[in-house]
Amino acid sequence: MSSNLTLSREDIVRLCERVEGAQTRAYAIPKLTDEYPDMTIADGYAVQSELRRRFIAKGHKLVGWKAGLTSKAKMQQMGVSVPSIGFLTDRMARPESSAISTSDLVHPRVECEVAFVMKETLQGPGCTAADVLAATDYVLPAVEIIDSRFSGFKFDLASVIADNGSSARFVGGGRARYVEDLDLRTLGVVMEKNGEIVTLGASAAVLGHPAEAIAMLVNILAELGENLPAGSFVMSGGITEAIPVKPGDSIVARFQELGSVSMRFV
Ligand code: 0L1
Ligand code: MG
Repeated sequence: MSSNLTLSREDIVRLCERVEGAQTRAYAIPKLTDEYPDMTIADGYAVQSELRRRFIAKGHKLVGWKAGLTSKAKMQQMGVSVPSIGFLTDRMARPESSAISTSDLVHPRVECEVAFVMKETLQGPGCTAADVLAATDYVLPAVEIIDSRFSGFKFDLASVIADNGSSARFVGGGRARYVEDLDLRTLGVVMEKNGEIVTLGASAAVLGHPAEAIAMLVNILAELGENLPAGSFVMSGGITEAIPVKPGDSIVARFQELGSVSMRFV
């Protein structure tokens, strides 16, 4: 991936500081390609890796990764054609049933995802869905709160990757289950906002099977010179489109076989 870098080290640091400022102080910025129209996906990951390095240097703990833009619904919603990955830290985790502040977010949206917890380290390239299932300890239902830092949620793939795939918060909950006890392809999910059903779908929307998204993530990690360590919490991507939330909203995501995950926004 490094062979497609167009940004200098100086540019990478500059763009990382821009994204970090927008993330930590919750303000919208123009997409990065407005200033750097030739930015590549490799450039986006270089900015994201610098962001991860800085957060870890400040004491944030890397707890896992997320696959993003893994469904046709999401790709169409956001106008991109390839999935992406982003990192997750302990500072992004919120407990089930908690009140989640929106004052430190720009324009949050929620999506239902199947999360995997790994019992073995996975290393790409060549990682397959079967490898992922064999290395999985258990799965659980999760809600990701994404928050693109780009004005109007308008971006391209290079910009969104630099913004860590819009990662902001995540909530795991429900019931942990072993993968061999489930058909992970056909899990139904319904999302309710303030008691009304706002979206629904089935897990096959995620690249045909959520384990395919984790395999893709492991293979992208290999291109970044990383593996997926045992113990990682990994979100496989939104099953439906993302739903905007504001203070006062309550969300319940009901997953077939996996129970529900709820939260409210303040
Ligand atoms: O988790 C996701 O699928 C989000 C990826 C980034 C695109 C967005 O902000 O909607
Ligand atoms: Mg997501």
